[in-house]
Amino acid sequence: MANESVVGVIEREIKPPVKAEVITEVTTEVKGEVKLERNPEAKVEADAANSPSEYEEIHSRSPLFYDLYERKSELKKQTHYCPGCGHGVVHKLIAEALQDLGLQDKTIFVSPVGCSVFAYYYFDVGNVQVAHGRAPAAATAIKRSCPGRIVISYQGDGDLAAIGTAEIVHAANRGEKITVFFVNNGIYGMTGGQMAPTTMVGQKSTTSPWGRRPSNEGFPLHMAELLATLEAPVYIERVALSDNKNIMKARRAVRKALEIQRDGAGFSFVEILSPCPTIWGKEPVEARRWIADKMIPIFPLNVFRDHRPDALAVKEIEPPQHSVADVLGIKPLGLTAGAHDASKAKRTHHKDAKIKIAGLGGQGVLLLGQLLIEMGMREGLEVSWLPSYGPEMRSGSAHCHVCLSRERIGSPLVSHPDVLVAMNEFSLRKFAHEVVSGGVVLYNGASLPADFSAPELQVIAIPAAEIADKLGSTKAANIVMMGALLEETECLAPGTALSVLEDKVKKLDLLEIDRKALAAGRLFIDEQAHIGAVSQPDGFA
Ligand SMILES: Cc1ncc(C[n+]2csc(CCOP(=O)(O)OP(=O)(O)O)c2C)c(N)n1
Ligand code: SF4
Repeated sequence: MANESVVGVIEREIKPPVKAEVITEVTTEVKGEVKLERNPEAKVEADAANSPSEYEEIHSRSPLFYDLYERKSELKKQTHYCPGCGHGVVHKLIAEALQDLGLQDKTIFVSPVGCSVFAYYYFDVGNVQVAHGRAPAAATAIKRSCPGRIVISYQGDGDLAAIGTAEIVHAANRGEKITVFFVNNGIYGMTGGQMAPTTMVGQKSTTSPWGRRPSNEGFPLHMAELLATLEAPVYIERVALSDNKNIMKARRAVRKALEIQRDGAGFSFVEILSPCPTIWGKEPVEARRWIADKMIPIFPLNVFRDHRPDALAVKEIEPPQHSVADVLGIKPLGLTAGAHDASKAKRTHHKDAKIKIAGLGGQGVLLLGQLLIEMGMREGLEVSWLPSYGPEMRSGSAHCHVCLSRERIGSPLVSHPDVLVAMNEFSLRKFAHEVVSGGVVLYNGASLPADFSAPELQVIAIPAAEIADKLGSTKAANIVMMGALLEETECLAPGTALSVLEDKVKKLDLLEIDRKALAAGRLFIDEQAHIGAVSQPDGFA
């Protein structure tokens, strides 16, 4: 890393065999002035036979970091941070703590918007990058859905104390069992030095060129103190990267915060006063001194909260837990009423499916997706449905993403569907190229457009609108397509489709049409589509 700190046990960073001077740094503070010097007393003898130089000094980096930082085209071994930036030091402290605590494989790191936006290029852990200020909200969602994970919200002062003030206050107030590392450099680093909520009175920035004036911009926010007024947080500490002594304290605070999360104790928060030499216009060493001289008096270092949850013991009423099927009043197939073990539900589908359904508003595109996920739920599958449509709704284009899966679904977004149901030509042309090679395209049309070709796909033209029209309602074209989809892919059981239709369609005459439409779609695939090659402009051979 470009900004390697010498934090940690330097001795192990001297490569034997060499005649090595063990460099232990001694920090002396004389009237606030910080001096770093080598300890001349600490020496070891080693075999210098293989070494060209007297000693070799290597600052090792934590194995928790990736070997190469892919973002850098040439400089793959250094970070994007400026020399002397505190982010590199904080990264190292976090990486070493995760490594030592054995938490690497459990960790999900939520990086913010700010100079540390690219943290995911460095940490070899689970990574998510989120919108400005939203890291505590995203971390909440991740932690609640994956309670066994270590979830880190890493944020700068602009991110946490300006645009994200609400998120951090409420996450702390709820006592989310996450860890927040708050890197306070008193400025917006990434965008060139605008005033941050933590900019000190009198401190100049591009948006406070005469210095921050309380009458105009208010006083700096003290986030650690502010959060310490809340009842829920378990651990809140402010530390500083001003000198090695304080960096060692920061190291301990980082560990402690992670241990608290590891033990499931509650919300932990470490504010780190950190140098931004570039924007402050100072040399790295001078910038560290500036933290000691100027920042610490305004942001005193302290443990503001350190208590475990038993101090908060409040008797809470546990709300009753019901399964999704129960809440929705549906009975998974193959289960007796009242039994909720969806994993034992009788599954008839052959494989998981990612489906995109596209067409015009009014063609039942979104409804078809909803019917499919309802069926999936009844078959005990994990499901998701993500609609996308313009403001005009009816007659505007609309599509939805449907996932049917035996595993938990990571994202409801379907970028590369196994199956595309294209209800019109526009959708066919727009989305067919997204379908995975060997995937299926079901097109609502008597034949494919003459110039359309997708030899790597199985494209089937189904005159669904005409079939539905003959059955009594063109609107049932989507159900014809559903029948075709079930028959072609066997992703869900037709019997499930019938029971869903019976529950959802209240008008008996419409239900009758839908039943026939479902059967007609299946029949079309059985009797006509599978006679020969289907990726021809005439729909099927
Ligand atoms: C919604 C939104 N608003 C504003 C921005 C511009 N922006 C990018 S980073 C940033 C501030 C970052 O400052 P800080 O959180 O202190 O992090 P640092 O860069 O100092 O580490 C801002 C305002 C943005 N990217 N998105
Ligand atoms: S601008 Fe400041 S915070 Fe951003 S990378 Fe450079 S030194 Fe670090």
